[in-house]
Amino acid sequence: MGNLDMKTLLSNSVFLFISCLLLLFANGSLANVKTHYHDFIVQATPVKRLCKTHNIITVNGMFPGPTLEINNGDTLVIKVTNRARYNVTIHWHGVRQMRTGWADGPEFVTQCPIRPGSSYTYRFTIQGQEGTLWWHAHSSWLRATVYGALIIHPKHGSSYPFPTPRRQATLLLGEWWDGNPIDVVRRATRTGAAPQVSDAYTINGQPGDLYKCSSKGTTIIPIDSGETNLLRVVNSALNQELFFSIANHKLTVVGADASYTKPFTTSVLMLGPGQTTDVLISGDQPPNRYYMAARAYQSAQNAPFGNTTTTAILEYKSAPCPAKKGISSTPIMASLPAFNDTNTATTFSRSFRSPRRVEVPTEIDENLFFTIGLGLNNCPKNFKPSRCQGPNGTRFTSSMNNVSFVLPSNFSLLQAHYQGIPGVFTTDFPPNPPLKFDYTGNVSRSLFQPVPGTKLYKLKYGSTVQIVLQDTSIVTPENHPIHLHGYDFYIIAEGFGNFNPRKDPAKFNLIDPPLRNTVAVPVNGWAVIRFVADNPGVWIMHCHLDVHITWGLAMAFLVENGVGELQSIEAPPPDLPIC
Ligand SMILES: *[C@@H]1O[C@H](CO)[C@@H](O)[C@H](O)[C@H]1NC(C)=O
Ligand SMILES: *[C@@H]1O[C@H](CO)[C@@H](O)[C@H](O)[C@H]1NC(C)=O
Ligand SMILES: *[C@@H]1O[C@H](CO)[C@@H](O)[C@H](O)[C@H]1NC(C)=O
Ligand SMILES: *[C@@H]1O[C@H](CO)[C@@H](O)[C@H](O)[C@H]1NC(C)=O
Ligand SMILES: *[C@@H]1O[C@H](CO)[C@@H](O)[C@H](O)[C@H]1NC(C)=O
Ligand SMILES: *[C@@H]1O[C@H](CO)[C@@H](O)[C@H](O)[C@H]1NC(C)=O
Ligand SMILES: *[C@@H]1O[C@H](CO)[C@@H](O)[C@H](O)[C@H]1NC(C)=O
Ligand SMILES: [Cu+2]
Repeated sequence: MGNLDMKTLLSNSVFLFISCLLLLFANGSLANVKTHYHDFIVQATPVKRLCKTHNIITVNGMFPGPTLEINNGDTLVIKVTNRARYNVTIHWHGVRQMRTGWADGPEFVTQCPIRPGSSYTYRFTIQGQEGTLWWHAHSSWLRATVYGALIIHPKHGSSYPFPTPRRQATLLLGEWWDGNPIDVVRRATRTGAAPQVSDAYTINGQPGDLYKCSSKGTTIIPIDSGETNLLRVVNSALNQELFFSIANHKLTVVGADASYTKPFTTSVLMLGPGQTTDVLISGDQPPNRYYMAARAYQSAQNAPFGNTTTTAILEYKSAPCPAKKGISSTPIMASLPAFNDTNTATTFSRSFRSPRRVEVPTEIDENLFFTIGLGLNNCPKNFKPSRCQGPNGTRFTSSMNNVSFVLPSNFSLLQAHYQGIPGVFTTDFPPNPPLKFDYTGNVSRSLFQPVPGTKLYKLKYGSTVQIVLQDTSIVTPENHPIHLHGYDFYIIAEGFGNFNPRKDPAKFNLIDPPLRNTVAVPVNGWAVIRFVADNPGVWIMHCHLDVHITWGLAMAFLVENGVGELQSIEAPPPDLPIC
C-alpha cells in the first residue's frame, strides 16, 4: 500500500515536473532565449549626400547603422570599439535596463566616454518589451549619424496581437547636415546662438527625390496588392519633430515605443525625436508608386527650421514599370499638414490607448511638477560679443524647474552614486518650480535666466511617481519631446495652458493610458506621466531635441536600491570606461 502510494506520488510529481518543462518549452521562456553578440566599430566613413562627400561617423561603415533584431526575453552583448577621433557612447533608447544601468549609455550619466582607441561591452536583457526601439550615440551630437533600429519581435513561441504582417520594414527618419554636425554644435556653444538647422531630412539615410543629387538612393519599400505589412517608423532626427504620411494610404497604429496600443487609423503620424510608431498598411490601392514623406512639425514661433520634405517610395510589385522613355514615373505625392498644424499633432497624440486596462499607480508618493523651457543668459562680463550672438546679445540656455543641467566631467553620476564619491552632484533638484508664475503667459524678461547645476532628485525604490511636465513661454513656447531613461511611463493626460491641479485631474485616464518612453509635451501646454520607481540607478530625463539638451533641458533621478539583490543595481562591469 505504502509503496504504491509512494510510486503514485513519485510518478505524479515526475509527470508534473515533465509537464512544467513542456510548458516552459512551449512558452519558450527557457528553451529559446538567445544571447546575441555584436561588434560595433565606430569609425569615420565617407558618405555622399546632396552632391558632396563627407566623412561621417558610422557604426561598421553603415549609415544608418546595423539593425539589431531580437525577441523579447533575449540578451544582447555588444562590444563597441571606438576607432573615431571623438569620444563616444551608445544608448539603447527605450530599453528598460532593469538593474543594468551601467549599460544605458548617456555620457557622464551612467558611464564615462569610450575614448578613441578603447572599447566597452554593453550587456542587457530585454524584459517584457515588444515592438520598435532604436540605438544611438549619446555623446555630443554624434547621434546625427550614429543610430540604428532595435527591433523586438514577440517572445519566442508567442505572436503579435494582430494578424501576422506579410512583410516588415523600418523607416528611420533622420536629419542631414551638409557639413560636420560636431562643428555645428561646437560653433553654437561658442557663439551662444541657435545652431544652424539641418540641410535635409532623410528616410533610412536618404533625402529622397525632392533634393538635389538624391533620387538615385531613394529608399523603396515593396508591397503587393492585398497584403498587410508592418512599418516601424522611428524619429531619429536630431532636432526636429516630424509629420509622416503615405500617399492615399491609411495607417493603422498598433504600437509605439515598444508597447502595443489599441489600434487606431490615421492618415498622418507625428513623432518627436526618440519616439517610434508601428503601423499596419494594406496594399489596397491601385498598383503604383506612392511617396512616403516626412517634414517638420515646428511649434516654436519665429524660429528657423528646415522647411523641406524627405521621401521614400512605397512600390507595388505589380506597378507599371517606371522610367520607361517618355512615360512619367513620378510617384503620387503624399499630403502633409502645415508645419505649424498643432491641431493635427494633438489629435494624433490623444488617440493613443493601451490595448486593455492597465495598472496605473493611483496612490502617489512623489507628486512632482517640472517646468520645461528655454532661457537666455545675459552676456558674462568676460565674454566678447562674438560669444553672445543669441537674441539681443544673450546666450541661449534651457532648464527644468529653472535648473540648467550641467554634466560632470570627472566621474559619471552613476559611478559617483555607486562609490559614494562626494562633490560630483547634489540631490536637491526642486520637486516644484522655485517660483510660481504664469508659465504660458507673457513671462517677464527677469525670469529668463536659469541657474546651472548638477542636481538629482532622489526616489525611494518602489515609490510611485507623478510628474506634471509644464511647458513655459520663456523665449518661445515649444513642443518638447521629453524622454526618461530606464523607464516606461503612462501618459495619463495632456492639455494646453497652465496645468490646473484642481480641475485637470478629472481628465486623467487611469484606465488605459499609453505606455511610452518619450512624451511630446504640447506647445504652451502640459502632460502628466506616472511610473513606479522599480529600477535602481541614475536615470536622465531630457528633451530629445539635442539642441535643447545641449543647453541644459535635463535632470536626473537617483533611484535607490530596494531590499536584497533583485532590487539593487548590479556591480559595474570590469571594462566600464572611467574618466
Ligand atoms: C516652406 O516652403 C514652402 C515651399 O517650398 C513655402 O511655400 C512656405 O512658405 C515655406 N514655409 C516657411 C515657414 O518657410
Ligand atoms: C501657420 O503659419 C502660417 C504662416 O506660414 C499662418 O498664416 C497661420 O496662421 C499659422 N497657423 C497657426 C495655427 O499658427
Ligand atoms: C530684443 O530687443 C528688442 C528691442 O529692444 C525687443 O523688442 C525684443 O523683444 C527683444 N528680444 C528678446 C528675446 O528679448
Ligand atoms: C569632480 O568635479 C567637480 C566639479 O568640477 C569638483 O567639484 C569635484 O571636487 C571633483 N571631484 C573629485 C573627487 O575630484
Ligand atoms: C508683456 O509684458 C511686458 C512687461 O513685462 C510688456 O512690456 C509687454 O507689453 C507685454 N506684452 C504683451 C503682449 O502683453
Ligand atoms: C531662476 O533663478 C534665477 C536666479 O535666482 C532668477 O533670477 C530667475 O528669475 C529664476 N527664473 C525662474 C523662472 O524661476
Ligand atoms: C574624452 O573624455 C575624457 C573623459 O573621459 C575627457 O577627459 C576628454 O577631454 C574627452 N575628449 C574630448 C575630445 O572631448
Ligand atoms: Cu526641447
